[in-house]
Amino acid sequence: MKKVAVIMGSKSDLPVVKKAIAKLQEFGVGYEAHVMSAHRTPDQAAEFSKNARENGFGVILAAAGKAAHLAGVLAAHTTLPVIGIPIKSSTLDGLDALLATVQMPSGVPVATVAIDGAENAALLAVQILALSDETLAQKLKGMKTNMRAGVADADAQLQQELQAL
Ligand code: RP5
Repeated sequence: MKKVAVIMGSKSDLPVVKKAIAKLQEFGVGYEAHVMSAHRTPDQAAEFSKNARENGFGVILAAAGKAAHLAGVLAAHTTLPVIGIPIKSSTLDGLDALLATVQMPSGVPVATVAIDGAENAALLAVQILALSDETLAQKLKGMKTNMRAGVADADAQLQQELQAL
């Protein structure tokens, strides 16, 4: 199975990025996590992205805050799908990172999740890998079933509580 690259612009992004790592672990997907910056280590980021496909990666997750150019720069150097995670790490509450990540020019897409949406970024990566992996696809199906059961339980509980009012 292909691995997922989890790249963060700063170690300070890790508390959010941990949620993506936990999801990948839950699904048994191999990953590598690195700190690389579009601004502080631009050559290293470009080099990583250029070699990512031949190094066994299938998807790249890129988490960055503020003027978040990391996902875009990685996407510029690869044909792998890149998923951007805008991090809320500034006085602008992550809106800066969201816009910087999502507003890519035609020809260089970055699939952008919500501000701090690390868990969904990992799930999207799993869904991409599941296109060619039936075991992963079945695990995703199981997750949906569990979610449905969780909502049904919550609704049943709500009905009970309403009757007691
Ligand atoms: C971005 O700037 C990083 O992704 C991080 O979210 C933010 C702040 O980085 P540090 O100054 O904490 O290293 O590049």
